[in-house]
Amino acid sequence: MKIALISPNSLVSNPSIRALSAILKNDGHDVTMIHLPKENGRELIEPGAFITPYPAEVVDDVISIIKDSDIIGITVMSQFLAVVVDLTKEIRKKTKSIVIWGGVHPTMEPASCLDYVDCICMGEGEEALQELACLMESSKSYYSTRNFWFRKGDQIVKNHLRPYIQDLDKLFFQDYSFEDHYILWNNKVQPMIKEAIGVTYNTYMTRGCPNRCAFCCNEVFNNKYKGQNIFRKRSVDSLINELKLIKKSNNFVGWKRIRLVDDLFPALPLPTLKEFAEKYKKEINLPLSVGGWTPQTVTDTKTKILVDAGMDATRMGIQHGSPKIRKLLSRVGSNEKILESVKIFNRYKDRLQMSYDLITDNPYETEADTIESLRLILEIPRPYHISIYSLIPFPGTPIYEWAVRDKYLSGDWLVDLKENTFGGRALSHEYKFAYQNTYYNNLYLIFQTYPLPKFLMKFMINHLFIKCKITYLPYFFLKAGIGIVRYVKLSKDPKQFKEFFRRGLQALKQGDFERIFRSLFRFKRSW
Ligand code: B12
Ligand code: SF4
Repeated sequence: MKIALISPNSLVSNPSIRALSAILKNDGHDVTMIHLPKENGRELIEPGAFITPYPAEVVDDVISIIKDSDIIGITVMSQFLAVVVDLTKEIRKKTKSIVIWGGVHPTMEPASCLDYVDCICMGEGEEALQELACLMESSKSYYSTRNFWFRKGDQIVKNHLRPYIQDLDKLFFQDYSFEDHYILWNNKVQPMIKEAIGVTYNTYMTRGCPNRCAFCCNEVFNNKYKGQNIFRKRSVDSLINELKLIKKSNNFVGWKRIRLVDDLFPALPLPTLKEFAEKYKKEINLPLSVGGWTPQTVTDTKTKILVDAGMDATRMGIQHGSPKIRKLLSRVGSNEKILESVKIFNRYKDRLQMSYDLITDNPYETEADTIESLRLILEIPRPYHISIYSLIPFPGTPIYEWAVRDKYLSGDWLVDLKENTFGGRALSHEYKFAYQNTYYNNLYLIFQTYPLPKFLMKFMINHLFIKCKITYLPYFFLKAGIGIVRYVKLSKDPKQFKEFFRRGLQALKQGDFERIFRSLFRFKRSW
């Protein structure tokens, strides 16, 4: 069978369709992979990037590559729905192939997806797509394949979900063969290029998270897979073998870092983490980024063994400093636990960059809640990096249901994505930073950037002083200075400075002054 897999996501080194390609190729299928990142794979912050269709020439390039495919699969995250709907329309007009959507969005919102496509895959795609391709190849009916929903004339065929894959070791390593891999780069779809891949290899050791944060896909997945073992893990040897292979095949890419994108890697039991750390240090020995920390999973022992193994960047969700808002978001844990965890990380500050996620621009949050959150943040020992994200109510989540109930959103995600606001910001097309440019959001960045004395931080979040506007003068100077501090920090690291300078020149050449301005006011991500 000829199968084409398409991803609109920005990160080209991501496991989604590479995992599927590997298993399909092993079955002897002829697989083509097309990555269509906008803005040459940079994080999407251009206004409209999430909703603007691909230019006609790009769509034509894609269609000329995939036109003979029997199956065309597209991976869909909710924020990419508008882009994928447009692309799908064109593909369906110009090819006779069956088009399948898979990934998080169809898993969360299967029914509405069938308005735009005839087949969707829910949950894990490996075994499902493998079975479907095999049935199609032998010209058998495939309409009862589990995980799939089909539109068949006026009818909708809904099949059950197959159980979660428990033995993750049996899955194939991601497909990085580069043969028949294409990339949208400099506005042209072309054979995969080294620059697009980057130097960070992204993979995972576990799948699933038993927590139920109200904004997260796992809340919904855990309902769908109720009664099953949710938190599944590969053996350490399986992961290390994958990484060894990647290191060995370094001729094309030149991997310089490994990043574990698991939802909850640090929740693995200590003996497993110890075994991983020992083998990683001995056999891989590349800088390691580990995400998926929650305050509950941080212990000194776990942090130390991972730092000793090479972990130099870590990311943890704090999400909010007010217990009331965390309760609303169904986040477990107290402020004390958050402070305990950041203090543990801080012990390793010489070897570890800490990045903490915060969710902001939440219409259910009052000014008092925000001030409470900032009070917690001013207790976090520096240095650290804060990633602020506006709350996005993804379809299927409890937050989405509240947003529709309270009339912030219409309930039609495609309309909401294009037109509606939540927390006062259009969901996608005003997406300039990842958050609104407000006094309080900028305070998070100011507190992260400067070693300010506590009395000054407390002054800046004093409700009365804010009301009388006397905090605005220091705020203005501190905000303006963030760019300068950034330059000073960058200049201490010649490699980073060179890269920053190169990108600046490129933006200058393209006359992209907005990007230059924006980058001045944004802080380097450690993640
Ligand atoms: C790693 C990760 C990232 C990476 C890379 C993401 C990528 N794939 O490009 C980074 C850090 C870059 C990232 C960024 C973002 N992410 Co992210 N990310 C994840 C994370 C933690 C793991 C994804 C992963 O690789 N899993 C491992 C692979 C093997 O599984 P998978 O991708 O789910 O694919 C399987 C199935 O879904 C299915 N499948 C997938 N595609 C297809 C296609 C077909 C045809 C078929 C049949 C099956 C199929 O089969 C696959 C194998 O089983 C998930 C959380 C999660 N639990 O899913 C969030 C998650 C996907 N991210 C999310 C979001 C929102 C984002 C951002 C949009 C955030 C933002 N606002 O900027 C950005 C968008 C980036 C961009 N512009 O491209 C949300 C998506 C929510 C939603 N409803 O769509 C998630 C679910 C987290 C959450 N909050 O709930 N992310
Ligand atoms: S802990 Fe993280 S991955 Fe798990 S449900 Fe909460 S947000 Fe999602």
